[in-house]
Amino acid sequence: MKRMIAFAALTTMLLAGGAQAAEHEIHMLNKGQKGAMVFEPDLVKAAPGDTIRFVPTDKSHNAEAIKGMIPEGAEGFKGKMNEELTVTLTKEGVYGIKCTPHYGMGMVALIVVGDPVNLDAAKAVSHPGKAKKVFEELFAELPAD
Ligand SMILES: [Cu+2]
Repeated sequence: MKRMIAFAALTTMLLAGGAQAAEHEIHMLNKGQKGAMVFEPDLVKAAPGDTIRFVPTDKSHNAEAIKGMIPEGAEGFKGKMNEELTVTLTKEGVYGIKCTPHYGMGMVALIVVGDPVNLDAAKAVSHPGKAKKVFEELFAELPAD
C-alpha cells in the first residue's frame, strides 16, 4: 500500500512537471519592431523542456539552428519554408537561430534555455552581413555573470 502511494505521488509530480513546460511563440515577419525580416521576439528565455513554436506569420521564412550555436548533445533542426516548426528544447544552453534565406539580412534569434553553458562557443561563431551585429546586440542583452 505504501508503495502505491509513493508511485501515485511520483506520477503526480511528473504530470505537474509536464504541465509546467511552457510554449514560446516566435513569429517570422517581413516587418517587425526592429525592422525588416525579423524573428519576433528575437530573444527568448526558456526552461529545459519548454517548446518553441516558430510561426510563419509572413511568407518566405523558416527557422534553422545555426551550426556551432546549440549545446552539446542537442539536436539541430531546420524548418521548411512557410511552415510552422515546433521544437522542444531539453538541453540547457543557448541556441542560435537563423532564417535560411535572410541570414545575411540579420534575421536571427537567440534562445536561452536554463544556463547558457555553451555561451562562449556560440559567441565564437561568425556570421554574414547584418547577422553579426544583431547577435552582438542579443548577446549584450544577456545578464553577465
Ligand atoms: Cu526570413
